[in-house]
Amino acid sequence: KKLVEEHLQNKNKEDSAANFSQYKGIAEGKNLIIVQMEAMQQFVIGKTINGKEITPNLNRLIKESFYFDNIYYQVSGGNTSDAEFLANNSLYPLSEGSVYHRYSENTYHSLASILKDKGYTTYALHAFDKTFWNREEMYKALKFDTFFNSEDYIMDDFAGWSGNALSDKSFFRQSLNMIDTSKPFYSFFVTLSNHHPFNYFESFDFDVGEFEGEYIGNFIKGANYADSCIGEFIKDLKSRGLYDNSLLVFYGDHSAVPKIESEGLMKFLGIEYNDCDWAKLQRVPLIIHLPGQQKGEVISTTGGQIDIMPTIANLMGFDVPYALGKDLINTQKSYAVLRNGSIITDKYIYFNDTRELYDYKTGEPLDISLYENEMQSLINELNISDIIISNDLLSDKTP
Ligand code: GP9
Repeated sequence: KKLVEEHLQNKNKEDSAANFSQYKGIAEGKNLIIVQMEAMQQFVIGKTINGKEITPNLNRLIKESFYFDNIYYQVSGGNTSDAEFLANNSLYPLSEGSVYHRYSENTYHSLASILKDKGYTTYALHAFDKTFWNREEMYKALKFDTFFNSEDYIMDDFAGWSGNALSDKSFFRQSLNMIDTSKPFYSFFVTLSNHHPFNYFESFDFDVGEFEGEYIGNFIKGANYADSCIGEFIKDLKSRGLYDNSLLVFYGDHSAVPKIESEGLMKFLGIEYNDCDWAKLQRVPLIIHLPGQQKGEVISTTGGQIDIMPTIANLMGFDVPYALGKDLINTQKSYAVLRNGSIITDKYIYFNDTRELYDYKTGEPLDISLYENEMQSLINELNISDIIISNDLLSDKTP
């Protein structure tokens, strides 16, 4: 407990000494709408195939938003649910198993708990079985007032995950009618259609040329479908007057292309496989649109899903004293610690399984002693997170 207190005190002291508060509170009092996008990896963003954009709607949104292009997923055994956990709590998931299953009785200083105290109504929306990933229980711990799940949706259209789940198109269309938008709300949407193995999308009418019928081609079609649903969702937000009245956050949850399918991905990207490039490919898009924002900005700080909550907190004007992540807009640090202990910074890539260190830009091997102290202290974040979670340390803190 002492270790945790010291760590948080030092971190908070450092953060306030840096005294950067660009955009602080710019979205205070606005609605918060987060969309966690199933299996949306960053390499499709801004990319075309046979002259057509794969994600035209996200690309358009990026032009009038902050786009964080160096964000790594940090999930572990809890996969999609780990991404939810990272974004809503700014804590790391567990090294083994899913925190949603193992610690759903803990107290969390979550986004929803903070916003509830500010009078917001909080919703989690995911059109699937409420027991999957133990969401029904965990969402209570995360202080979502309501969890709209498959029981609440009319199952009128199916897409993805071998065709047995409500389509994102229908999910978004129905969801906005379920939320009381007359008072401040936080809604956390978790999409589903673009779920591996993606072969459901094979018959979809999006030209992937030589990748037709291949894993990567099907994923590209799935990503294009998911993007088109997001396009309709944004249109709907605009027509309801919510687009300019909300802080919008979109991010990808985890990998779509496993290493076994790397050949297809390398062919698509026109590069040769190497471990450093593969590590860099494990990025997910993070897009944050401020209410009324018209001009886009690309922020290339290296970070992870753990940084989403502190970044939102700065924009909405509240503190997150128990967050382990950083505010991506104001921080001068540039790193992501992965749950397996590997680290990516703007200077190096460290693979924890082989204990090998490489220069980020050149891919040349580096002597580990160069960054050993820094790496130790970064990896320590995982221990701190584990101690907090396994001892339910936030239970005696007032959010
Ligand atoms: C299921 C969905 C998928 O509800 O979130 O989870 P995943 O299999 O991607 O972890």
